[in-house]
Amino acid sequence: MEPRIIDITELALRDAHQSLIATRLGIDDMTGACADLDEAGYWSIECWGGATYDACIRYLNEDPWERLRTFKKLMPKTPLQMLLRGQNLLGYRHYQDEVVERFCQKSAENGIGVFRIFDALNDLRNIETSVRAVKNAGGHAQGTISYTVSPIHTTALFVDQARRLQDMGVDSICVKDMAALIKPQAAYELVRGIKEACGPALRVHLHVHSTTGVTLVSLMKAVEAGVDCVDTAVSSMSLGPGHNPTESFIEMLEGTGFATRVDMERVQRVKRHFMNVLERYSEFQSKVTGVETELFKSQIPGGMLSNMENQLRQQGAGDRMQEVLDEIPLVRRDTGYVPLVTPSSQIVGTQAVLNVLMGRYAVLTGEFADLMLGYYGKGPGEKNPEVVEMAHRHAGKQPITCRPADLLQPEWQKLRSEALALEGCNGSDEDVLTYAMFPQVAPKFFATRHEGPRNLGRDPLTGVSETKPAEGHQGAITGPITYAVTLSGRQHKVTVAPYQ
Ligand code: 3PY
Ligand code: ZN
Repeated sequence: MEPRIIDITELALRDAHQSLIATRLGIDDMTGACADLDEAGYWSIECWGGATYDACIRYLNEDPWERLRTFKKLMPKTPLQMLLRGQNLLGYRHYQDEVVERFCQKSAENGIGVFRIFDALNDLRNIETSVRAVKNAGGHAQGTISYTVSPIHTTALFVDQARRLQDMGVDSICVKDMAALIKPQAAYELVRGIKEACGPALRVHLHVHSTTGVTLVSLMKAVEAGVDCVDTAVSSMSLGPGHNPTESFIEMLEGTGFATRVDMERVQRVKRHFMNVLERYSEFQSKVTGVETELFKSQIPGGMLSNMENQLRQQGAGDRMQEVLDEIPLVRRDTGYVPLVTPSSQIVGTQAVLNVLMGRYAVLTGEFADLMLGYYGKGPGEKNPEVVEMAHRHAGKQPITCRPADLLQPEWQKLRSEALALEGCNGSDEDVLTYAMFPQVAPKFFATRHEGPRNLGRDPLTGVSETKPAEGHQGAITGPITYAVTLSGRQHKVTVAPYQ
């Protein structure tokens, strides 16, 4: 009997370096692998979206749209895939629908074929506009379930979400497990449940990280349950806070009645390419390089761990990491068990740091207050009413229950005229979108773009880099926020940096 084919999405060009080296990989370290990636037989190549857009303009002086066009030129055969944060696009606030529509249209025009669309709270109202816009632009709209574990999250709840995504008209479903929480039996039951509820024709994809050490087995169980496609990263760009190795997944299927179409020789060439590249980025490497099963409790995405360690160290509180890890589940319970993924992971993580440093809810960030008051959408469970009341007093705003973007006025024309007034803005919709999503970073980027991309990889032998140090962050949760706080008559300053 012919084996059943399992497709693979390769993550090396996006999530893998976002997880392993804080999204710092420059375009000239990727182009050399593109021909092999394109010929290898992947279902798709994830190469854009998530934090890469932010990192391009903030650290690499690289135009993200130019990066996308380069990928499309070098990889014409295989569909290019991006990660889209629903109504947040690639930024951290909600955008008005016209901005979302233009972003999806431009992304499709510049080369994206597959749009993986998620909302951190699994509030499907926050992904409806992008699903519609992607379909209008002729793209593949993948509706996503942000996977998490909590007393209220059951297989039935996620299966119901998959059904609602199907009703919305998505082309496929992705179960997205960004913190390596999905255990093998849970993966089996969820994939099976979705297939039974939605029918065999609706594709199911599974995205897992490898941080907890259990998820290669979860991939196998998902294969047995009928998954159509899994996400992996070439071995030299895998493991730790990243993903399971592509080669191991392919080898694991031998003798099982399942197989992939991926050409191992090509994969091995890609592996050798990145083996040589990655060592030059060691200064950005996460300290979590092995397995961390304590994540089952704190649930923070692996890539966030080392950033948090740095953040605490900068406050002279490097020894308080364990307290923060213990605090995160408590803050998360107060939010009604939101999944922890951008931006909820940053919001909950930052609030937990403040709780540990300043006392529980002595200081609330504006973003945390907004989360508690419904300004990011409707979460899965009941929130702690006392903390909602604190947020109400802190922010001076009423809780809302509507779709947050319904409160926004049309903003495209205003954003456009502000962007066009900036030195170096080329007047394209792409530039307006860069400004819309990163208003603090875009002016500097437009002004320096002509200098060309900056490569942050260092020669390991000499330690010399041709690059300038990265600029500091600015803005809300896109950059460090310094809170000036008076507690019991004493002045404090607390700076909290963003996670990637
Ligand atoms: C992002 O939003 O950047 C993510 O990778 C979420 O997992
Ligand atoms: Zn991921």
